[in-house]
Amino acid sequence: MRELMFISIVFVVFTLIGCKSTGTKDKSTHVTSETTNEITTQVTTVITTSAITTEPIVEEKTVFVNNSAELTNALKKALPGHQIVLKSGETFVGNKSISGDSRAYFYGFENGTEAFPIILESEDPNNPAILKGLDVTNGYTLYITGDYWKIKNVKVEHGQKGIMLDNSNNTLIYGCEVYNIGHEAIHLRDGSSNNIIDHNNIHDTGLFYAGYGEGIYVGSDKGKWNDFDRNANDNIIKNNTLGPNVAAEHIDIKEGTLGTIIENNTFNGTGISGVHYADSFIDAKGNKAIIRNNVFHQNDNSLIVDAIQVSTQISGWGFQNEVNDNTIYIDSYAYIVNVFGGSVKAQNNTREPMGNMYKGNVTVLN
Ligand SMILES: [Ca+2]
Ligand SMILES: [Ca+2]
Repeated sequence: MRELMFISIVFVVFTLIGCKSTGTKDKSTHVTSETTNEITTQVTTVITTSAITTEPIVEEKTVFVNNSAELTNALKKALPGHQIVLKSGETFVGNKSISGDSRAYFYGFENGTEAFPIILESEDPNNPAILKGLDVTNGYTLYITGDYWKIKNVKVEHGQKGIMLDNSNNTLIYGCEVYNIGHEAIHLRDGSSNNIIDHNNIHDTGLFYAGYGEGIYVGSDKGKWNDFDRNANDNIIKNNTLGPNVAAEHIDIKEGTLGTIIENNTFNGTGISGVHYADSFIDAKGNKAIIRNNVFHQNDNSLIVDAIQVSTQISGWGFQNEVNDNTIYIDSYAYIVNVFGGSVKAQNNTREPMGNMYKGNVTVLN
C-alpha cells in the first residue's frame, strides 16, 4: 500500500515535469493555460497523498463476514475503526497461500489506534465462530502483526500455533477458546508488549510436539534473539482457564522479557507431559514478573514437580519476580516456587495439602 503511494507520487512528479516541458514548447496560449490548470490539480494530489501517509485513515465501519474468503478480504482491508463480525457458529478455514503471509491461515497486519482499534469478533459470543487451520504440524491459525487489535469471543484451532502476535502492541485477546494446537496456543513474540490476554480458555495443546505445547508463551528463547526482538514486556495475562491437556508449561515467560503480570487464572494440570522440561505450571525466566491470585490444580499429575520454576537462562535474567496470594493444590513433595537461578519475593501463598513451599533464592515476606 505504502509502496504504491510512493510510486504514485514519483509518477505525478514525473508527469508534472513532462507537462511543464510540453507547455513551454507549445505555441498555443490556450493549451498552455489548460496545462497550467492540470499542473495545479496534480500538485494538490501530491499534497493529499503525503497527508495520508502520515495520518492513519480511520473508517468506522462494521464488516459482516460469512465465509473464509470474505474474512481474508476483510483482514487485508482492515482499517482503524473496522469491526469485523464473524457469522454465528460458522467455521472459517484459513488458507496460507492467500492470507498475505505464507505462515498464516488468517493474517491481520494493519495497525488500529487507541481510539479506533481493529475489532475481530463473533456475532454471538454464545455461539462463537471457529477460525481453523488445516494442520497442527505447520502454520499460525491467526497471525496478527498490527497494534491495537481486539480479538474477542472466537474459537481458534488446528494450527501449529493458535494465535501468534509479532510486534503487536496494545492488543486484546478476550473470551477466546484456543485448542487442538500443534505447539503453543498463544504466543506474544518479537516486541509484542502491553497486550492483555483476558478470559480465554486454553486446552489441548502440543499435539505435534508435547514439549512445545505451552498454553501462553511470552517472548523468545535466547537462541532466537537474532530472529526476534526479545522484548515482550508489560503483558497482562488474567482470568484465563488453562488446561486440561496443555502439554508443556501453561505459561512460559522467556528470558529477556519484563513485567509480565499473571493474575486470577485457573490452572488445570491434567496433561502436563514432562517432555522437554515441561514439569511445572509456570516457567519464569524474565525479570519483574508478578504472579498473583491464581489457583493451581495438580489433579494427581505426578509429572508436575513444582508449581512455579524460576531460572537464569542468560546472565541478568530471572530476577525480581513476585509470587503472591496464590492457592495451590499440589502434592507435598512439589515446591510452590523453585528458584534454580534468579530471585523471587513471595507472600501469602497457600497450598493444600501442607508440604514444600520455597526452594532457592526466595525472600518470604509474611
Ligand atoms: Ca517451555
Ligand atoms: Ca521445567
